Amino acid sequence: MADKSGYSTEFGAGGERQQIAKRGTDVMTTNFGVPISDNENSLKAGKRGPTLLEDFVLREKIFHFDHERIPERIVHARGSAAHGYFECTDPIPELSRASLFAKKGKKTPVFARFSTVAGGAGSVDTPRDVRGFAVKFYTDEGNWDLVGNDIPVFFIQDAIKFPDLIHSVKMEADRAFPQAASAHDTFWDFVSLMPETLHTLIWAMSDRGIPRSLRMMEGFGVHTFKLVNAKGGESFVKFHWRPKLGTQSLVWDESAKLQGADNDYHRRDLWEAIERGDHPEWEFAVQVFDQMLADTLPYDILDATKLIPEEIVPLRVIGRMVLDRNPDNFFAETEQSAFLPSNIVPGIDFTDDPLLQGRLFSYLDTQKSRLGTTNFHQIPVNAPKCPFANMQRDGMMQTHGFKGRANYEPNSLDEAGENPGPRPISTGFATLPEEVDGEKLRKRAESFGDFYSQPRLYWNSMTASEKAHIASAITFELSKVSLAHIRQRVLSHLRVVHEDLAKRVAAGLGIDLPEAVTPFKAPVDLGQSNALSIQKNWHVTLEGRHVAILFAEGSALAEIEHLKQSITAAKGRVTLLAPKIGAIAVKGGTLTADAQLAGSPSVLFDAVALVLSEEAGKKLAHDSAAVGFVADAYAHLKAIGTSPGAKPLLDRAGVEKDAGVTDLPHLPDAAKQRYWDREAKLRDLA
Ligand code: HDD
Repeated sequence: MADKSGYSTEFGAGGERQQIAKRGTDVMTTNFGVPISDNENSLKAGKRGPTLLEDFVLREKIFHFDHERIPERIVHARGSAAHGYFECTDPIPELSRASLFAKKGKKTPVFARFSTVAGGAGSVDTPRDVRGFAVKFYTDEGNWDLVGNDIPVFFIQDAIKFPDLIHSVKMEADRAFPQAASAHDTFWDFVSLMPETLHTLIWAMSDRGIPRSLRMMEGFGVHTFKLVNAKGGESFVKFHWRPKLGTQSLVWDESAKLQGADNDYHRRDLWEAIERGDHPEWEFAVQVFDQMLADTLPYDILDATKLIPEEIVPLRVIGRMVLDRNPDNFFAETEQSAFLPSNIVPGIDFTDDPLLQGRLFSYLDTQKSRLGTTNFHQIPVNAPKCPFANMQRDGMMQTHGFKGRANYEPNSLDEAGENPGPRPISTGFATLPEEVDGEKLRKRAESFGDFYSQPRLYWNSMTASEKAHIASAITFELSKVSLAHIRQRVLSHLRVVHEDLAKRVAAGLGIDLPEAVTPFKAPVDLGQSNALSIQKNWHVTLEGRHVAILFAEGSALAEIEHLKQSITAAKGRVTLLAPKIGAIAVKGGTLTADAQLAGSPSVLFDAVALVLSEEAGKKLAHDSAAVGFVADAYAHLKAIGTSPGAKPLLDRAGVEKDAGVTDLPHLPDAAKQRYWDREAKLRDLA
């Protein structure tokens, strides 16, 4: 028997037993329960003498420490996660018999993990990358893991290319750099030889690749799955998560500077939001369609490099996810969580998407090497919250003590009065019967052969500013590619995606445009889909946005307080910054800053306010931290609210008046936006 602290109480008798039971977690012991008297000194022969091998306390401590690490995930190594719930808001029993979609208001516990793909576990949060969006639903008919990304399509069509894709994007094999970056030879070499990557590539090169916050990302199941109702009726489905705060992104220079200012920018943001009670929330929506609709599309619904525009199949919101609890222990929960696309429940089923099919093997397989045992499902974060039972037995780290002899099925032990153990049930998960006929071959369907129409659709759906960001990002990445023939090959593909994009990248690099490739399948015009643009769908709100108020000696306390109050009333967040962290004499009293200016560059905030006396404005105009603070806020297209005293600082930082540079009373409104139009004044847009 174990008490609450996990300490065994099951030995000894009488007083001895009671004494042990009283011992809580405040007494330090060895792993086998022996109380430790000294945690400072190892056992030695004489005070200055050699350490003795006999010291079991030292040996156990060092032994355990030496083995604390487990292999990080081969991809998506850096991630952050939280607990919460899924709530069904619009039941769909006519489409799916999955229990979590059965009743309005039904809540299902979830664990969600967000990640970058390429970087190691200790890398940074804001590189340009795809983000993982993995959700484990602990349903009452077993765990369903929807292991998706923040981008609705994937780089490759067939799982057999996954190791090549990942080898190419991770740090290069001989030199072990660059870390967490796709801007290098091997990645662009691979993608330029595999034009099926172009669609996901253009998404990753767009503002989607540098999200503002994990709470401000969309999520996608990517593949086409099936929904199956109680009568066996099936439909195709694509799963979507839509953030309540709207989708928001950083600008590139800001994301690069954030890597220095706060490596943990996204992790901290998620953690602190949950601790504050600002529980991150997403709508859960389905795009449901049938074979007839699939047949009308000029691409294959089994091809994970394609999306179905919302304008063709609208989204139906059927639930919401709220994350309301941080993990107690990062290793136990976030690191040991194992997401498996093969974790599926009755009412949902796979399709023949060849990328999905390969994933069904890979994720189960990888957990054995990461977590070391086939019993990883017994780790609390991975275990279902409903009962589970079968005839699988033993193995490393087995924690269940199975009773009785029934470890095989069928058995007739019940006839002898013994427990026969679990048996299959007819209403359990059943794969829908499907006729399959075909030659055994290694081939790809021709319907997978158009690599250019959807990247073109994406390009055509962007605003002018979003297009400039894509062209600049590709220019930047290719400028880091040292092999000229790779740059040329990328451009020859971009010409087929869109001539304008190719021209802008070539001009940005200062090289001539090569011949366009001849595509395997000529692209078709898919028009545009406004739903794909972040800027066209911007949520004009202060909710989730963070404003810095910079003050100094002589600032007006009343102005600061009023501003703070109006921002927080609109659900924004405020941090007070000053050149010094100690109490500062301001007009109307004294005020203590939350953080020091030099340690809090403006990249950490969505908007800034400068509440400065004339004297402080003049003084700060000669302070590089203050000038950089304002210049960056301006260059990163943020709202800047100013008191008249801030003028010398604004002038020194090169700030020109525009819609985003306002007086203090207008800042709470101005801070709801970024000022994309300003960008053309600041740099030569690609
Ligand atoms: Fe994967 C992890 C998402 C294709 C093999 N993948 C992993 C995670 C996410 C995704 C979010 C992190 C899960 C977590 O937080 O623990 N992967 C995707 C998506 C894909 C995709 C959306 C395409 C639609 N992945 C993919 C393929 C393969 C893998 C084609 C292999 C054939 N992925 C893995 C893996 C990982 C993984 C090696 C590493 C750690 C893990 O599985 O548990 O098995």
